[in-house]
Amino acid sequence: GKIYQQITQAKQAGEKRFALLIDPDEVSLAGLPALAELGAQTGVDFLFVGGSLLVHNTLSDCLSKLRSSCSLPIVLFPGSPLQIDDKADALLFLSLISGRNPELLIGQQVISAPYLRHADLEVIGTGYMLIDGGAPTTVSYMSNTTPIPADKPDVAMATALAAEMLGLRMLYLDAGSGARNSIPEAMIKRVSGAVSIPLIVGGGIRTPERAFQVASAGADVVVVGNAIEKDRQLLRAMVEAVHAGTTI
Ligand code: 1GP
Repeated sequence: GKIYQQITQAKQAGEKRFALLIDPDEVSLAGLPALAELGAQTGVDFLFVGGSLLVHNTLSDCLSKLRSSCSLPIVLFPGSPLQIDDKADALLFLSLISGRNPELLIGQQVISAPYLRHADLEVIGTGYMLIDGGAPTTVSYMSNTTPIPADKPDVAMATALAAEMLGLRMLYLDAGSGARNSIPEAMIKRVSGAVSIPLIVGGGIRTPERAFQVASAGADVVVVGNAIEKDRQLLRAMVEAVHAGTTI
């Protein structure tokens, strides 16, 4: 339980953590060592690796490259059971609790569980909540679910409460990769104020200012992917902004 422990200890100390999301489809394998080194230099806390649809089958190579280029913890953020690989350290065992698609609430987990039992991975049961980011994303299409409307913080709060009561250990509020709008602060505040399990927030965060606001609204781990794919120079400022965040 090393990674979960790191996250909960940081939360208890009121510290924020930054996760860099690496979508194996969107990065060149040759460029990964430099990205991993940059991540380590700039104070990235976790590498999240995965995607809701991987079309290039490079996950395994991607993990090997990252593993050999840095010692940052690698957490799988899998879009499907095909993305289980014990070259990573941990896996977010996601249940898509904002949706009503039984396959993603429990079906895929039943398929994965026997594999995970024998994998050398820390498995972290996580309630995954898709929030409307203003335009359809790959994840909303692939999951065949309706995201929670961004202006319904009470729906998100009640969903998060249910997840905590069901015994899930973390929550992930996601507007989807490349979302037009990131999650509104009002929703992050409502959710983080209602539960005591760690809260991960991502999707459409493009500026350090926004990353700071998301952290300060109550996210314990802030995830950024696209913005860094477009401009690696942003990484240091993003990480610093998240680390400077304090829940108000
Ligand atoms: C997507 O939360 C992540 O699942 C990160 O989104 O790529 O938009 O930063 P971005």
